[in-house]
Amino acid sequence: MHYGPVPRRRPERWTFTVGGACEGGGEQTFSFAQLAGLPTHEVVADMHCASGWSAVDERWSGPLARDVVELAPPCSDAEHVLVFAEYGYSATVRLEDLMSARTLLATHHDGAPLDDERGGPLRLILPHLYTWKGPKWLRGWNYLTAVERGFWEERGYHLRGDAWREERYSYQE
Ligand SMILES: Nc1nc2c(c(=O)[nH]1)N[C@H]1C(S)=C(S)[C@@H](COP(=O)(O)O)O[C@H]1N2
Ligand SMILES: [Mo]
Repeated sequence: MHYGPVPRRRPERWTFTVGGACEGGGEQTFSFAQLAGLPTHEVVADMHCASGWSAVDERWSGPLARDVVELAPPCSDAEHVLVFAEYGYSATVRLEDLMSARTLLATHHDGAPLDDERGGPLRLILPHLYTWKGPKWLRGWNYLTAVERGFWEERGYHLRGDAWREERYSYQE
């Protein structure tokens, strides 16, 4: 379930860019092969859509987002990131949540490469946040020193979006 069309999967032309308030000032771009070559982790997680449905025990694998943060670190005063995907989809995520030991840049679902519908070649998985924070067809993130609202955060949804605290709407912030 997503907004807009499904992009065609082309991992060989995929780029992933970390920009915004980077330490040292410069943005860094990675190829899909570079990211897929990082150590892989597996996470079994439930998905919680803010509209009410959940899916249990989804099995994802790929590199940890925190390993990419280490390769392309933020300035010390960055507290959020704006993660972005194809077709202008984006989400605001706290840097602390991106650094969680369970936050993945998923390349695989149930042992098979992510298909187009599920967000291939790369999707962000943040198990403790609502699923709108996990863009499919992920293309990168920008470190933020002042909060910027993403696609749903701009439309009345919560900045943090912790599913266990039911942080759905911006009036709860
Ligand atoms: N790029 C992109 N990613 C997205 C969305 C979207 O509209 N565009 N929707 C989000 C929302 S609201 C949900 S609930 C999940 C749905 O994931 P699924 O299609 O794997 O069930 O994708 C999330 N990732
Ligand atoms: Mo959703």
